[in-house]
Amino acid sequence: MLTGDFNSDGKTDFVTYSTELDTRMCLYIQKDSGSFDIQIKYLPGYVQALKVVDNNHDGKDDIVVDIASNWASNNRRILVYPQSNNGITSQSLTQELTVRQVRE
Ligand SMILES: [Ca+2]
Ligand SMILES: [Ca+2]
Repeated sequence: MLTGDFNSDGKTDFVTYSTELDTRMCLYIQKDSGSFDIQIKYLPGYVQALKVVDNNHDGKDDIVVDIASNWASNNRRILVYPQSNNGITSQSLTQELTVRQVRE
């Protein structure tokens, strides 16, 4: 689980993911009441790693996900989910890079 502020309202939100054959990340957006709205995002591959970072330096937390196209695949992609005025949306994918694992 990682923390961030995914809708820039000053309240801490959470994102959870699993590296066990899972293609989802779950956002827990904190409401005024202290309870959470849960948003499930389906990713085009299996999550290998996930980071919360301000990737585009606009002061808003973004989510960067490293995915594999299939289990144990060397075909990895880095997906960036920047925060828009509507928060982190599945339509906010803007960068997709194909990376190749280098073996020594
Ligand atoms: Ca928030
Ligand atoms: Ca940002």
